[in-house]
Amino acid sequence: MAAPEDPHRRRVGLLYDERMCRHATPDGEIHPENPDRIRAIWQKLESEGIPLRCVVLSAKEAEDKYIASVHTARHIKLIKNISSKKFNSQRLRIASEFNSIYFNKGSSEASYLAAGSVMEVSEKVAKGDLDSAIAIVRPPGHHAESDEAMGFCLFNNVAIAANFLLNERPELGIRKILIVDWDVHHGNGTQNMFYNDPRVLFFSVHRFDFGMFYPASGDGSYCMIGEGPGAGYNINVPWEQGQCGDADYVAVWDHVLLPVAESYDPDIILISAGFDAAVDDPLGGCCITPYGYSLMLKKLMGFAQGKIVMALEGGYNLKSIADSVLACAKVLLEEKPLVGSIKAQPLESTWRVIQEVRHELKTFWPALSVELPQKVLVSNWRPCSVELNLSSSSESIVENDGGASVTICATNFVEIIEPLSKLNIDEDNHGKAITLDHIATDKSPVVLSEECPNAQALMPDKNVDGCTRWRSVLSKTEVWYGSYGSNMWKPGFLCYIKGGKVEGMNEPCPGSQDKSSPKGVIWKTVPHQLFFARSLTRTWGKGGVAFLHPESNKNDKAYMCMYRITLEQFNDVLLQENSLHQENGKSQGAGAPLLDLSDIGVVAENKSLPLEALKVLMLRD
Ligand code: X5A
Ligand code: ZN
Repeated sequence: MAAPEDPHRRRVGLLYDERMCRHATPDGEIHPENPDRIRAIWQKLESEGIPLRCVVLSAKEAEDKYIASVHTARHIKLIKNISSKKFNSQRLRIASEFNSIYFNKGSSEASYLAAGSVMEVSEKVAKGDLDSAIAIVRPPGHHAESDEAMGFCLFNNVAIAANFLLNERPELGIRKILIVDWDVHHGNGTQNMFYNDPRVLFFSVHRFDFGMFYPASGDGSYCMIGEGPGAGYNINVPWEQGQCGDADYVAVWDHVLLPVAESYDPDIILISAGFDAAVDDPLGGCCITPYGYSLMLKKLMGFAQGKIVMALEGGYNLKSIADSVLACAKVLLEEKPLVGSIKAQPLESTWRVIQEVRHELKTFWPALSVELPQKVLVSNWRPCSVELNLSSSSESIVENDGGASVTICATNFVEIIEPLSKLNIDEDNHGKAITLDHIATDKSPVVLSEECPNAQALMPDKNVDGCTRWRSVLSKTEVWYGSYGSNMWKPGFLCYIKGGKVEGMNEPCPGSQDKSSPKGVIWKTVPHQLFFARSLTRTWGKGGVAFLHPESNKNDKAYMCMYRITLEQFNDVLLQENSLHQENGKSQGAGAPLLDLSDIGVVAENKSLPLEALKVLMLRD
């Protein structure tokens, strides 16, 4: 049945091709990136009659010469041949040499189709044959590097299409392309391909978790702004944690993406449309609703004369991705005003991230240089919720079950913006304050700043049986605990103080014996890089310690979240981070502290361990 011709109707391309389902795990192993993803999306759209209202297209294979604009000849050769018979015996091994990749007999064809499909619809939208389009493709593309398959991605579909428009179809007048990557993961491949190219403005919003979230490199940091002529044309919005949803994304749209898009004035927008930040996605841990996606898309339709191409990337909950794509299709078809509402405020960390990104890019995009109204910053955020297991036990071991479950709130924003001048932290590492950094198995180190002038006099006896004495002594000394990685996420860190667990922890933490809240929280950029000794050090024993890197450039900076806690609490944190509290069924915390005042004294005197010692530790790892 042909749709009735209506000159006001928007022409929306919809591309789906069953052949892209032939890429699957070689022996039918369960995998999140599986053929049912695109089938589920297509079925949903069909059940809602969407294809009838769209221009339905089938896939076309990309030609090697176009793929070659972003991938090396070697990589193209690999993907071209990987599904042929002569690779049958090597396919598994070759896949295992890549990060998160599988291959089967259908992989090669599906990869060429996915890339070719995004090219095809992009060309049609650029030409004006279509107003916009959705390419329901797989394998996804945004992690694929020029010479490397990665993260379920074989060819970088969106990058190939962007280069095709810019280099091969100049007559279509596409000079500036905005790529919006809203997949929950950072689009490392796309970023690298256009890093010094101002013709492509790459914008990615993704979970970063301080470098702990896949692909777990520094590439997704907001510091990565592009290079050379591309400086200012790469924008990363790195979430500090999961739980981000509609309100967080809309805040980023309103305060980062849209002002920039307005002044960049793209000729077309390509969306790396992963739906793994959707609510209930098994990998993403975020919670965008279909309504949220429809808003994000709607807000982009005001640019580039509405020329928008959506290319599927990730998204692993079949129902969530189908519902989300449906909502987007309806927006492109402009069927009716959006209905829905945003159910929450942005997270506190969202405002921090937005301000960091704006600060980093304001010299390139003047619209970002105006201060955000204080009203927004101070009142417009929601706290994180954390499960706590409260127990009356005074032991540092607490039963894992049976504790009451309550919700606590992150401390208020004013605490975080407390003036630095009040703090006793010495930027240049001279004078009294010392900085030492501890790292646990989860790469979350520590900064201490010594506060006790009488360390020797108060030194506790490590060998005293029982814990009362060292606890009471160390409870009188406060330190700044400088966290990295997952401990920068306050709700997670608070579990080590209050007990309980957050997403990502295998079991609840007992908490510190002294459960009083940190007396301060501050975010601070400190000079120098940190050196991480991973498991064990001579001075501090198990748990490991990281120090300011003795070879680091003075201009290097490390950004961290510091908590003011007592040295007693600090020791309890150390024990929990390193899972020592469970060994022998008895808390080791009852014995001796891992780090006491004499240890701090050593660091205070030496500023850090001698370089030789650090090198030995590095080798040992
Ligand atoms: C396209 C995409 C995710 C890879 C995760 C690997 N890739 N652990 O979402
Ligand atoms: Zn993803």
